[in-house]
Amino acid sequence: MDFELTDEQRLVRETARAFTDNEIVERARENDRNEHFDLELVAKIAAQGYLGAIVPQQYGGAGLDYLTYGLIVEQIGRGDSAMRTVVSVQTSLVCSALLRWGTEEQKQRYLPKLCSGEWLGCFALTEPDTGSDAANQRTRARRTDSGWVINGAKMFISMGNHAKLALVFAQTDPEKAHRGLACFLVETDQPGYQPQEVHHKLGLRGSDTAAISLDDVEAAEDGMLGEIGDGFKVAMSSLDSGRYSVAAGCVGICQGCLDASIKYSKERQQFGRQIASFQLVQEMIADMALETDAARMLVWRAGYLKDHGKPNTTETSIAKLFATEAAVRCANQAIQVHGGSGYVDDYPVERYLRDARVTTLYEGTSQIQKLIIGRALTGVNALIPA
Ligand code: COS
Repeated sequence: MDFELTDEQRLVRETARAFTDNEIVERARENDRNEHFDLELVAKIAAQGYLGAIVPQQYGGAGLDYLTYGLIVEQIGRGDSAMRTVVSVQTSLVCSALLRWGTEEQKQRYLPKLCSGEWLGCFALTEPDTGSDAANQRTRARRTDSGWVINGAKMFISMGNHAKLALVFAQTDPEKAHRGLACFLVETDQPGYQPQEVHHKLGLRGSDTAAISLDDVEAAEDGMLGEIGDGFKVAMSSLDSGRYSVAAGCVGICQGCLDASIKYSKERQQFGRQIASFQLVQEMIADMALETDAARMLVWRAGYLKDHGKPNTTETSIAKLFATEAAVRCANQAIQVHGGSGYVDDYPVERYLRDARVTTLYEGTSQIQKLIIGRALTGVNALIPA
């Protein structure tokens, strides 16, 4: 399994594994039960250098490659997907967008604060009426004498309640469709930025999710990533990194399901024997091992391509599609192995299922990943009328 990893990568992984076991696993159940966004734990994650792990050291990051970053994310995902979401959004969506599209001044202004955890960031793309059709933004940006004024609404924005920096996607000229979009750097300590907590989610209950109303929110003249019209590309290129991170986190869920199921099946006795001795239980464990290995290999391939500067959108979508669906299947199997005990939160497997479920929705549904893969293979864009 580890034939491709360097000594440094193994060391980073072991450190992340121990950190997850000692700090994250312990708190996951209570945070889930209480819908508590654990800022103290976020600070510990930041202190480990896990926010902005792929950001070069000159901007306060750890300067790690994507493969190594994926190993960290896998471990955190095994512990708690709510915390993994913090790492994914901060690193893959916000920091990666700044790294790829920001000016030197923007990078120096924001990246050190984001990497240290002093500031949280959010990625405000989704709207109440705009999900998969991300180009169709209703939020509008209007130029003023001194900069930009933005009005609209965003929905299901992770970390939107705590973010100090919001990447806000808005339309500057509806006639230009996706070529009119821009990505604004919005500092949230202004009255027009009004987040509201979203509660009663099926899973990710320990994560911060917001509905945001934008009411004459201001952005500076140069407070934009790239140029006017680059917004859609900023979103898509950041999602290439975000989907990788979601996939890596889902490998962690798969592994967590496998570990929990092996342990439980050796402890649980039925018919006078440990249930691990039953072939039908072993089949479920073998299935989970297969899913976990396959998902991990797909994530590693996507990470390898990113680290070597090769095109990777299709491979990232393949990894995201497979790993997220595999996490749902593994969590379902793990509950089956645990029987009735798996249906209550004495064991982590019911939370794994609830947390895995959103991963086939956010950062592009499974259907969107299939469209991306299908168009790459056929050369035909299903969204353009024939
Ligand atoms: N990186 C950089 N640029 C990209 C890109 C990528 N991965 N993918 C597409 N682009 C560019 C294209 O090159 C094209 O550029 P031009 O305008 O110069 O031609 C432009 O973006 C439009 O691309 P495309 O034609 O592929 O857009 P479509 O509207 O056909 O399809 C999909 C876009 C459906 C793939 C996209 O809207 C999508 O991913 N939707 C899901 C959104 C999502 O994940 N939402 C959840 C957010 S949770 S944070």
